[in-house]
Amino acid sequence: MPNGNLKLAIQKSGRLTEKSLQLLKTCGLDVENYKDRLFVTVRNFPMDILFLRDDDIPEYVQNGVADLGIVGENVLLEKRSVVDIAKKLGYGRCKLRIGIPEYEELENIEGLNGKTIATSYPNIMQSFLNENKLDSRVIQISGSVEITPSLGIADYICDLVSTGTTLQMNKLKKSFTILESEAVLIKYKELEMNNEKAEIFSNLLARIESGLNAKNSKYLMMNIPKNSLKKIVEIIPSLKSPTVLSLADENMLAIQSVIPADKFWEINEDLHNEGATDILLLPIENIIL
Ligand code: PRT
Ligand code: ZN
Repeated sequence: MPNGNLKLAIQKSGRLTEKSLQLLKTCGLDVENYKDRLFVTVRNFPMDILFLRDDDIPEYVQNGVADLGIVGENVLLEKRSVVDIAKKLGYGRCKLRIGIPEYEELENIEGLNGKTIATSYPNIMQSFLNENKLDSRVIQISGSVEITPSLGIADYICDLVSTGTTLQMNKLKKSFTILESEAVLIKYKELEMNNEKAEIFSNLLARIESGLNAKNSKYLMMNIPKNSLKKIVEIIPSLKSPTVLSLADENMLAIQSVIPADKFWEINEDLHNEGATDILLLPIENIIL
């Protein structure tokens, strides 16, 4: 790949793969079918995508073999790689938590003293213990950490939890959170030394930001009685002042506005009560602020 293209490493096959590809698509990047390929060149943007195991991504970016990478904060912190976090991406959310046998109680973190904790994240766990001046034994397990208490290998575990089902299935329950994690875009520290790549990167980042803004927003349209305008404008959590348009019916107005996606169901009833009709809520592809 001896070209001037920006190189982005993403997970080849796993929980972050689909959402990372979706993000690139939202950025208008045309990524060809990547199955069984180690890298592909984006058709309409000067960028190559490398498909790697997530554990390898921080090191590739630290060394500048890849200019950028998408990886969970959990993996990044565990690897202790020296890279910049360019953007939090809002997906792949999970928590690294202490799991304890369901019949036990752990009232405060001092209860970890003297215990053996099995984890695939020994560095993060040990840092947490050091910061809190706790004395536990950490044992590193590469997979199926959740079965170690029942095998008598460990008292507690420290593992990623999202719904908690895996813990429950192993007769464990969640306790303290050690880390909250989401997917992040990481960047080679010296990327900006290369002017061309710096320019491509700033273009990509602007596209990612507009895509993320759009994902969190919806376009709201409705017709309202003219005399409800003031109240309805107060109800709508607009990002900017709503657009007000006149209609053929002189007693009615049309309102259009961009709102935070999660707010709609909170205001829907109030809008109806003020006489709003024909309410439409539309997805937005991009917002360029
Ligand atoms: O093959 P490769 O090394 O690339 O992939 P991987 O198997 O190491 O990682 P993968 O694909 O499982 O996860 C990639 C990233 O997704 C993680 O590093 C996290 O940042 C993020 N993520 C989000 C999760 C979860 N949610 C998650 N629930 N990663 C793993 N889990 C596992 C967890 O380890 C446990 O076994 O899911 C189980 C718990 O899930 P619940 O829903 O039962 O609580
Ligand atoms: Zn992995």
